[in-house]
Amino acid sequence: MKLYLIPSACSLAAHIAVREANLDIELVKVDLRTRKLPDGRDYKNIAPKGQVAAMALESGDLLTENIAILVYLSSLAPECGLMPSVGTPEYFRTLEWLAFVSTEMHKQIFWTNFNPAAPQEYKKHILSLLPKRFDTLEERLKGRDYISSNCFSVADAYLTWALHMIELINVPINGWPTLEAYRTQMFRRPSVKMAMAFESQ
Ligand SMILES: N[C@@H](CCC(=O)N[C@@H](CS)C(=O)NCC(=O)O)C(=O)O
Repeated sequence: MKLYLIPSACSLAAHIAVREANLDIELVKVDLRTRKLPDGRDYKNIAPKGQVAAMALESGDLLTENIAILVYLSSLAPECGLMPSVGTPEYFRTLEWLAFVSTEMHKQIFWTNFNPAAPQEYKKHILSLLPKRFDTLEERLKGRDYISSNCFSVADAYLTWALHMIELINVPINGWPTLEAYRTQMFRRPSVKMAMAFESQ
């Protein structure tokens, strides 16, 4: 199996999950500028959507969309608790936070911020939504180590990537001390450190 990633892109969430569960999956870097693979092939020929993350499965099928990939990866290592058991309250809570990161942060805020076609005024508006997102996260994380259950889940992996983006775009979060402490804790995890180190090479 292969996981296609672009360094520091949202595929980092799946990469963290791979390392967290110690899965035997080949990591393939896609060049952000040329959209080529290390062997010179065009990524579009492998993933017609042209986006990461994408996974080449044993069956030969390609799986795309972060949430689907994260849930798939968790199914390969059920003992890890990356996704709580189906039907439990923690399972639905994990889906809830995956959706929050995906729709309220990733696609709404980061995607717009990095989209050269988005007007500056609109980008300003989009970034002004961040404090509200931080308030929501701060409130949820009070008294908790993880965002959705009592152990590290794929929602933490996705949120850790989002907090990495926040750092990259230089938005301070020191006004949200619980969120900042959570980010520090997540960045200290061996899986996160290894994934970030690999992607920055
Ligand atoms: N709907 C997809 C979106 C994935 C996505 O936005 N990927 C970005 C990186 S964070 C990407 O590949 N951007 C390159 C492009 O759109 O050309 C998902 O949720 O997985």
